Amino acid sequence: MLFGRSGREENVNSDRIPPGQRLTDKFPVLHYGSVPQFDRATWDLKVFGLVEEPLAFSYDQFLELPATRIVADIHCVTTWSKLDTIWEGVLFRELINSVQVDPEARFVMVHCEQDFTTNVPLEVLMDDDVLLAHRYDDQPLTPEHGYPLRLVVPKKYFWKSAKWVRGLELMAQDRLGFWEVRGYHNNADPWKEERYS
Ligand SMILES: Nc1nc2c(c(=O)[nH]1)N[C@H]1C(S)=C(S)[C@@H](COP(=O)(O)O)O[C@H]1N2
Ligand SMILES: [Mo]
Repeated sequence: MLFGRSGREENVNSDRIPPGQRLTDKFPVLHYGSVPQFDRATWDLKVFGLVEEPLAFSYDQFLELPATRIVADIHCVTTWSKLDTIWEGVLFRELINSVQVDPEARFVMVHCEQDFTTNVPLEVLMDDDVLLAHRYDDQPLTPEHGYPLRLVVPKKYFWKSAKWVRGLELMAQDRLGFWEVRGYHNNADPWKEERYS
């Protein structure tokens, strides 16, 4: 069932549902390709590009960074929205504060397992609700939802919330990611219905 359990529930939350979206209580799984294996011994998160010195966090090092818990509404371009999703992880801006970013860096290419990418302006990622999440609903992320690490950018359509993140590339110029190259809108604001370009 895609809609909320009652019409009333939907009315109550209507100001939280962007145009063309419908509520779901489920958590659909959507991605290109297969679910990658996680090997804690070899996994790393690389920060590279326009930085003073490229960095690589092991999973243990990543988990030592201060954790934050957020509650956010998420909106998928395929028209489902889900309210009050609970994520825990490291704020993007917390992670990037441990890196010397060159002043000309304005965009980030998020690199994932199996060559999935998505591009996001650095300013968007510095928001106080943008998380590199390793927990969902007070449990470890499940493999199909991005374990061990996914990006969560609640203010954009959910394809920008890349699963299985392995790299953050700081860039001066924007470059299009996997779905953005294939016709998805570069800005992806659900409130403006920026679905396809
Ligand atoms: N690595 C990777 N991340 C990805 C995708 C993908 O294909 N590969 N698909 C995106 C899309 S299109 C959506 S809608 C969301 C779905 O997240 P979910 O499966 O946790 O609901 O993941 C996004 N992150
Ligand atoms: Mo999607």
